[in-house]
Amino acid sequence: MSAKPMLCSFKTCPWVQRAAIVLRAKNIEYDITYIDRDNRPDWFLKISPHAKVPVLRLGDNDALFESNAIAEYLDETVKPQLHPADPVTRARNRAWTDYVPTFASAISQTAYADGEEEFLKRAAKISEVFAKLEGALAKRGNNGPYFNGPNLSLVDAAYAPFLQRYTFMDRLYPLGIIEKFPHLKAWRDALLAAPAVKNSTVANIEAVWQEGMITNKRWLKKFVSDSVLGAAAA
Ligand SMILES: N[C@@H](CCC(=O)N[C@@H](CS)C(=O)NCC(=O)O)C(=O)O
Repeated sequence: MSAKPMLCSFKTCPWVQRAAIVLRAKNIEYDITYIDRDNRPDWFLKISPHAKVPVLRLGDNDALFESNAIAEYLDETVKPQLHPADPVTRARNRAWTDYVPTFASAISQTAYADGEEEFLKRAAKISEVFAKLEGALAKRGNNGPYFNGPNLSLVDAAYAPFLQRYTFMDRLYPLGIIEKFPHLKAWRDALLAAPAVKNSTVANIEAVWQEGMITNKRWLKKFVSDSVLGAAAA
């Protein structure tokens, strides 16, 4: 990779975070530019076909979109390879990575619920997606701490942002779901402690996420302390 890549983001986006984890796990130097979600600049709209972040700009003439494509591109071009070397294991990793949007949606739909009844109904879906991952982790044939063993890989980078969002939500309103899935809980703990994950967002990400509950008028806002508004602005 010649020029320093530039990652384009909103202040909090789990899909951008996925790309940032891969960049960090590979020690790639990059710049990050935060754009205003409500006023996306023209230069961004020209390089982002769906007007979504992340976009990874590679020099002046090239840009990539979609977090999975970005992660795969980085893995093909910059060592160390994060995907497992064995093709069958790699295919299985990709298959579980394909499940991330369903997994993510169960968590974000719960967080975005407008009332308690809707919140609890949507939280039931989290148990379903967690059970699937618990099964995959139980069958993976290694003792972790990451999906493929001792090294962080692309499938870890894909799930970590959403396990972090679950954890933010769980701290506001204890859901008691992840405790039922010991492999998943251990994986979540390892991912949130991984340096590449810890440094993949703004430092005050939890406050920014909580502030989003207030600004988007979600039901969970009633559990957010007023002091978060100052912390999120910091
Ligand atoms: N499939 C996309 C999802 C990216 C995505 O949904 N990003 C959100 C921000 S977290 C976005 O840009 N949404 C567009 C919008 O808010 O209009 C990817 O993996 O990159």
